Amino acid sequence: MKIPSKHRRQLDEQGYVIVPNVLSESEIANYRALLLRLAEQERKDGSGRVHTQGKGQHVRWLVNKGKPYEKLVAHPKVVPYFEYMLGEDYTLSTLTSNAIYPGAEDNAFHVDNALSQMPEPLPAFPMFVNSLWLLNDFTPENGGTRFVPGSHRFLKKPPSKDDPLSLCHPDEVRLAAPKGSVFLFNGAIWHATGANRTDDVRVCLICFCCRSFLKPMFDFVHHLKPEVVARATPQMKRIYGFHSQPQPPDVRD
Ligand SMILES: O=C(O)CCC(=O)C(=O)O
Repeated sequence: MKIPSKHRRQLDEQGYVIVPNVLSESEIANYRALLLRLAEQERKDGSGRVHTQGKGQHVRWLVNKGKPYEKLVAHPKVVPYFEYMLGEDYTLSTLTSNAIYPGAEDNAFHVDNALSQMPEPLPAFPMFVNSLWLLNDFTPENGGTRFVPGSHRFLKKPPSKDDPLSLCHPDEVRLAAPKGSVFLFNGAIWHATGANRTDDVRVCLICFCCRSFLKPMFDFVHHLKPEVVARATPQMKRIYGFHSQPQPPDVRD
């Protein structure tokens, strides 16, 4: 599938796109219920990855936590966008989720993963692409992601946390997009979770990918459950990173 030329242009110029109607109503309801249950279990057993002063929570390593998440890895409506941005050999870096609970405040802007450690100017081509799969409508009031369109072209990291511009940029927008859509963006866009001023939790799945020559954040190759590997198609195995590993020692026959 080719992606529409207007989406290609928007990705190049603005650094993001909203891919509509990726998940069905029943998938949305199912993932949302599963994730909120997992989040609660992990908080109770002490393994919860809580952030934003206790008002945000990641549930990570989703493919090892339930078969339904495997459908996200090579989703035909989203793969062409990653391929366009990162090349046809791109790999998965993480598969997680993010819940923003009522009362959460704005977080400071960041760029993704290794970009935050790299010297400026940052690379002018995409290295990382993030995608949020919305499990409820995102609005400026309920924690919709804050971001600065076109900021990937600054080739700079965002201002540090103590700079007021990290919490309020004149050109920032807050994501407003319907559930079931995917907000896909260049990881070099300045972005952050927004404040949730409503009384309902805001939830998304997160599929984060990188170029094949970069080190992914999660080591899927060595830590996927055997049954998850057994079920993977050749394309999924490539996305999990099985084809882009450092070389093992030479073996003599
Ligand atoms: O959940 C969100 O709105 C943003 C997530 C985010 O900042 C990230 O994955 O880097």
